Amino acid sequence: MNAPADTSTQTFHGGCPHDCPDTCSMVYTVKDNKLISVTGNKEHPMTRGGLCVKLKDYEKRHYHPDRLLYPLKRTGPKGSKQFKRISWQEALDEITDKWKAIIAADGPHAIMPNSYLGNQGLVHGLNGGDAFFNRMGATVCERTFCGEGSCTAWLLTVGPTAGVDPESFSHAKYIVIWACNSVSTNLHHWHIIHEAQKKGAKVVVVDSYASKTAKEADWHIAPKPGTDGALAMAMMHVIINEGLADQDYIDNYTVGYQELAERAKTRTPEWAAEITGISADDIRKFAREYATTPPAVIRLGVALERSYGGSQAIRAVTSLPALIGAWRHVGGGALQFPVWEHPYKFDVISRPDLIPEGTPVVNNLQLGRALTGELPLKTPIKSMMVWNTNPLTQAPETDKIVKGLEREDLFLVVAEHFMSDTAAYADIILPAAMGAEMEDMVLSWGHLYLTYNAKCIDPPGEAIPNNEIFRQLAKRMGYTDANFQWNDSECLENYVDWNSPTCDGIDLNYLRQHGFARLKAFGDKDTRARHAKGEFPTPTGKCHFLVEGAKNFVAGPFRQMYDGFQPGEDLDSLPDYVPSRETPATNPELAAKYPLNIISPKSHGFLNSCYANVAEKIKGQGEQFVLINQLDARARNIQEGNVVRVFNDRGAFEGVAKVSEDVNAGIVVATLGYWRQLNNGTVNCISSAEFGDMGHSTTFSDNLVEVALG
Ligand SMILES: Nc1nc2c(c(=O)[nH]1)N[C@H]1C(S)=C(S)[C@@H](COP(=O)(O)OP(=O)(O)OC[C@H]3O[C@@H](n4cnc5c(=O)[nH]c(N)nc54)[C@H](O)[C@@H]3O)O[C@H]1N2
Ligand SMILES: Nc1nc2c(c(=O)[nH]1)N[C@H]1C(S)=C(S)[C@@H](COP(=O)(O)OP(=O)(O)OC[C@H]3O[C@@H](n4cnc5c(=O)[nH]c(N)nc54)[C@H](O)[C@@H]3O)O[C@H]1N2
Ligand code: SF4
Ligand SMILES: [Mo]
Repeated sequence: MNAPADTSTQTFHGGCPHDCPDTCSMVYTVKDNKLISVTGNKEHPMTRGGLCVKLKDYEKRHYHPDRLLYPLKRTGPKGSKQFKRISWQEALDEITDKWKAIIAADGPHAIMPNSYLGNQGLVHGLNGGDAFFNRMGATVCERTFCGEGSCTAWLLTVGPTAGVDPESFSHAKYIVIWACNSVSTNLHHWHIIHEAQKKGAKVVVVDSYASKTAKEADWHIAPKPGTDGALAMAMMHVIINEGLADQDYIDNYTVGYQELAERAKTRTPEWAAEITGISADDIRKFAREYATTPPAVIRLGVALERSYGGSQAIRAVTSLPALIGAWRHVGGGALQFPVWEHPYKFDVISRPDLIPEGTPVVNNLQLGRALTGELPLKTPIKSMMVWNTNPLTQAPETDKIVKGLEREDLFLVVAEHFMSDTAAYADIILPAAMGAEMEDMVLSWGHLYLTYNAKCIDPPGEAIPNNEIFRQLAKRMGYTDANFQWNDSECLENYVDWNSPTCDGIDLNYLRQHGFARLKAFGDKDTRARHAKGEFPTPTGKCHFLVEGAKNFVAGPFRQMYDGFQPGEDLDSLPDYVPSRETPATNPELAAKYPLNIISPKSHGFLNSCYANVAEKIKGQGEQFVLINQLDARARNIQEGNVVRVFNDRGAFEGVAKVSEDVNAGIVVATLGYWRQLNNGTVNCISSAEFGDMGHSTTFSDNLVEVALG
């Protein structure tokens, strides 16, 4: 441990457990069993001693007066937030008695878990719950909130590779940040990009509005939402037509060039200009600069997948580096989620082997439909347990979720830190422990380090860690498998493949001492070009422009709690532009009623819905706004500061109009995370639960609305 300045204090290694690619390494300072400060670890090459605005006073979150400290039982109508304190014994007995009765009457399919990455720890985030509910034989909750379409597209094209080391971006000369708002959502990668920019690299941001990152760019390209596939296909057209492709790289390390070139013939810049709203000249310039300024690198944001054709767009974008041989150079290629290189044993963590044949699957985006009977379930859901997620704020078609949660015959258990929108509807609430109160390792989907988190204080009140909750539930349900008995340290010993080459010289004790460790297998950030000679982890070892017999599947590196790799419907063998479902061009009928496309990116000051109930954080972030172009505002008599109502057939929410040229006419922006109980609706009241084209991805950027004075 570091030598404490004050001998009565002690410092411990922490890892930020939030759902964020940065997974910062932190330093907890503790005095008398109290967390007195949390800072970024100066030794960590990406954290570099700084935390984001959300976490910079993380200790305060541990002691927030609204924190849930005791088990609670509902006493008033659902959603009324009337609860009484009960003991853990009562809470656990009531839950398991109820579940046993439901299983006896309706079978285990009537019970469903619902969790996500609200905690990214291996033990308290990914573990426990999945294995527990798989052992029960409960309905499987397929979770495709974030990146699952992107993962399908990435795997089809280049396989499970980290691609470019995020730290190697320092060598790049042309950096394309595609649908990612790094300044807000991936701050500790932005440092590296910004340094490269200062050394002369050109930073191009492709974003449907002028985000904070777009404002820092040398060039902001603003395609209409969901049209990135057309832009990428037209770039291919220019690259091939103008002889800018790297024929040697293509011949040796790719599959399907002839077919791709054939398709790209008609995907001209003029064709794409019509679709994207970007001029043909700019598309040509972008393609030429990208192809002739090595090393060129692309950072793919999760937001790229959030429309019906999003994943096909990702296949197109992921094909670009091989077309120009960008992978040859250190710092050249593309970066998606480096989590593919991490040595976690998801099979041990989630125990998909326990899932009985024929178990039904409900997707978490379609929760509202499942709970209201709109989805044809053979066994209706009678009980749901929610932890590490807040679907009522974050999942689409929220009004249906409310209807579902109001059902008298639904027994809802929620483990939480705060009285979230979802917890407000619970029958039983279980108080969960927070970051510094439990041992864990935190996965990262944004860098190549293992991250350790020490338990350094006791939880306040009667809060207990998630994994302990599931240990207790397993005991009462009579599940005796060894994994339900492991303590947290034993879990860590079992969840990581410590014998993999990537862990050479690293074990749990090393991490306890050092807090983090760079994965060994990935090599040196300053010399390694991972795919200079192909070596893609695909069946052929090559980058696939073309995938023979491609089938849809749900992939995700951190959610393999069931065999999601079952092939689905046929896919196009090549990348292409696939139009959105809801735009004026593709759905004029709907657009006659609801003419504006809305996007709902992340809020700078919140972490999904976390922190959006904390007064200082709301002050920093500001109230829910609706960014609208002058032209659209004028046509509706809307002025800066007016309260406006945003609506469609799915629902409505309110926000304050910000009239701005940061967004083009036809598009409105409202950032995500605001709580329904503190606002008039949320942006997810209007968003659709339809899947995107691959991996059952979200379609949050594929929604039409109208805006009117509130
Ligand atoms: N419109 C729109 N909707 C979106 C998105 C969008 O861009 N637009 N983005 C989507 C994406 S990418 C994602 S990842 C999802 C995220 O959606 P969620 O995963 O639901 O995200 P959070 O709102 O952070 O909810 C996490 C909850 O877990 C709780 N929690 C945190 N740690 C613990 C713990 O240790 N134990 C327990 N029991 N609880 C804990 C937190 O208090 C919080 O209420 O939202 C999706 N929704
Ligand atoms: N501050 C903060 N940081 C976060 C989070 C948070 O809630 N707050 N959430 C974390 C999570 S779970 C995730 S998944 C990541 C997500 O990180 P990002 O991928 O950066 O997610 P967003 O901010 O939703 O979207 C990025 C940008 O894409 C743009 N965009 C939306 N649709 C389109 C489109 O169709 N085409 C193009 N070209 N651009 C589009 C948006 O305008 C936005 O500026 O952030 C993580 N980090
Ligand atoms: S939320 Fe992200 S940027 Fe902020 S401290 Fe956690 S890992 Fe770092
Ligand atoms: Mo996410």
